[in-house]
Formats: sequence, structure tokens, C-alpha cells
Amino acid sequence: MKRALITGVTGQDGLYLAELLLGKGYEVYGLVRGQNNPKVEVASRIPGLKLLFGDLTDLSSLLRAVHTAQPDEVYNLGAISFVAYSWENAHLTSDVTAKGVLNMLEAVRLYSGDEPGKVRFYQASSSEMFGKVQQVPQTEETLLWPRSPYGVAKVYGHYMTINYRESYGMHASSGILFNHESPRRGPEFVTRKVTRAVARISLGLQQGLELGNLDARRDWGFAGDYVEAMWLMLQQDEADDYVIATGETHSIRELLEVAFKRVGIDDWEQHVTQNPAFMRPAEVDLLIGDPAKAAAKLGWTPKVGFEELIGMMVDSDLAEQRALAG
Ligand code: NAP
Ligand code: G4F
Repeated sequence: MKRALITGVTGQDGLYLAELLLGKGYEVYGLVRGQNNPKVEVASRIPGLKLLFGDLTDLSSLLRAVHTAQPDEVYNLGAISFVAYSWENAHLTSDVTAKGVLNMLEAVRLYSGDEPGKVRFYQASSSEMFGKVQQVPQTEETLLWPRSPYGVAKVYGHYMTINYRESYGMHASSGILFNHESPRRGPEFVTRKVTRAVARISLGLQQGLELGNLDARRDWGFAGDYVEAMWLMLQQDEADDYVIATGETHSIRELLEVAFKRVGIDDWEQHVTQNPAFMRPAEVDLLIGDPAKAAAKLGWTPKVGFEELIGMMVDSDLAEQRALAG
């Protein structure tokens, strides 16, 4: 039986990945953090998942977790992941999202001793690293030009992962994942903010929806598909870096159109206002990834399309809101 350790197991991707690995027969350990953290309850509902306490800013807690789990594979998904928040908390974002990667790599390196390939390591890199995009679509070779403290932190983690692969011969791979969503997406991110509001508006529980920039474009896929790509990367003989994306891009306006249509509302403009509070100091205007390398080398392609994804999220939010409203 293979053993895996997942940091960020209480997040959207951590939950899907834990279920995927448990389904494949792995013994799965998830790192959870903080005192009386309400998210721990969500992770503890996954049958068979074993929880360990630790924090990405605390190297000794990571060493303890690695020694307890004795993993064959480590998936480093933990991060401060909300881009807008990273301007307000740039130091914290750097400590967790950048230096946290170094801490996890060090924990794995020290545990592995003179067997650098003993543990396979996955780093959750991000399309946010492309920022002010220098090439369309973006590939593994595209120049990185991050536009937020979060993006800068992810670039650090990305290069540190490559550096540990090259310096120590570690089996360390970096997945450059474009935006991926699901009913488990945090409500602070734009897709879930929209699908939740659409459900509430259609049920008469909310009057309108305030958003920021409606012209930004994203390459949105389904999180359940994307965690499969993470696993596939660690099954390769050689560690490498891969763009994971759908190759399609949609604007926030298209997102609104599809989500409101799902509940039979055609005039979404009547329900949405723009609020400068949700604008960012610097924007990433256009993300569109080229997943050709992942298709050729991993045999990975996305299964869930944009409309299906948004439909799934609206339906889930409708069910949740109906249950909450009794
Ligand atoms: P998420 O839902 O925000 O989950 C983030 C996870 O990190 C949570 O489990 C959180 O724990 C944990 N975490 C935060 N601070 C920590 C700390 N100091 N020590 C240990 N754990 C900590 O994010 P996600 O969408 O699942 O994304 C997973 C990873 O992929 C992240 O690294 C994200 O930056 C990256 N990524 C995501 C996307 C995307 O579109 N979803 C795209 C590219 C890359 P709590 O629950 O306790 O807060
Ligand atoms: O949903 P978002 O907050 O996601 P963003 O910034 O693209 O980041 C997500 O994807 C990254 C991958 O590229 C991950 F690395 C990262 O961890 C995270 O998962 O915003 C998407 C777009 C932005 O352009 C934003 O300006 O939506 C625009 N937007 C417009 N109004 C809004 C809003 N975003 C949010 N969150 N809230 C709004 O009201």
C-alpha cells in the first residue's frame, strides 16, 4: 500500500485529492493547522483519511508529520491562495505560500537522507505566475511575470521545487494549474461567489451581486479533473513541470450569463453592479493555458467543460441554499 501526505487537505483540491488517493488504495495523511480550526471537521468526514497537525511555517511540525506518515508521495497544496487577500497580507503570504514550500522541501530532503528519490514531491504552482502574460496561450516555457504578492510567492515555490530537483536529484514536480473550480470552491473566489449569489437571487434570498472587473478572462476547469493530473505527474519515471488547463478562456461576463441562465434568468445585467472595492491593484487580464505537454506525456485531458462546471456549481448551491432556508 502506498502512503501519501497532503498539505492543504482541508481546501478544495485537498479534499478531492484525498478521495482520489483513498480510492486507489493509498494510506492518506492530511496536514491540518491551527487551534479549533472549523475546516478540520470537513476533512474528518472523509472515511479513512488520517489527520496530522502542522503548519507550513513551522519546519519542525512538518518534519514530525513526514516522519509519522513515512510517505511515498507528498502533495504540497497548502497555501494562502486568495489573490486579493495577498496584497493585504503580503508578509504572511510570503511566509506560507513561498517559504512554506521551502520548509516542505527541506522536511522531505532531510527525511530522505541519502535516497533523494525516496519521496515523490508535488508542488501546487499556479497560472497566476504568468500574470502580465508574455505569450498566448501560456506553456511551460512562457516567461513568468507575476502581478500579485501571491503570484510572486508562487514563483518562488516553483523555482525552489525545480532547484531541489536539480540540486539534490529529488523527484520534485511542479503543476502549473490554471483556475479550477467545483462546488467545494471557497465562496471568496469569483465562480463560487457568482453561483452562490445566483442560487440565492433565484430563491428570493438576496437582492443583487456586487463584483469587480467583469472583463478579466480565465481558463476554468473542474478541480476533480485537475487532481488526477497531480497524481499522474508523480507516477512518471522523471519529475517534470506541466501546464494543466482546458485551453479555453471565458470572461466574467460569460460566467454570469451561463450561471444566471441556469436558473432561467436572461437579463443578468439587472442583478449585477460593479464595486471598486473588488478591483485589484494590478490585474491578470487573460489566462489561457496550452495543456499539450500534459496530454502527450501524462495522457491527461480535461473531462468537464465550462458550462457543465458552472451548471454543477449552481445546482449544488441551489440545493445548499434550499436546505439552509428549510
Ligand atoms: P484552498 O481551498 O484555498 O486551500 C488552501 C489550503 O491551504 C487549506 O487547506 C488551508 O488550510 C491550507 N493552509 C493555509 N495556510 C496554511 C498554513 N500556514 N499551513 C498549512 N496549511 C495551510 O486552495 P485550493 O483551491 O484547494 O488550491 C490548492 C493549492 O493549489 C494552493 O496552493 C493554491 O494556491 C494552488 N492553486 C489553486 C488553483 C485553483 O484554481 N484552485 C490554481 C492554481 C494553483 P485551512 O483550511 O486551515 O485554511
Ligand atoms: O476567482 P478569483 O479570485 O481567482 P484568481 O485571482 O484567478 O486566483 C485563483 O486562480 C489562480 C490560478 O490562476 C490560483 F492560483 C489562485 O490560488 C486562485 O485559486 O478571480 C478571478 C478573476 C480576477 O480577475 C478578479 O479580478 O475574477 C475577477 N473578479 C471580478 N470580480 C473577482 C470579482 N474576483 C473575486 N474573487 N471577487 C469578485 O468580486
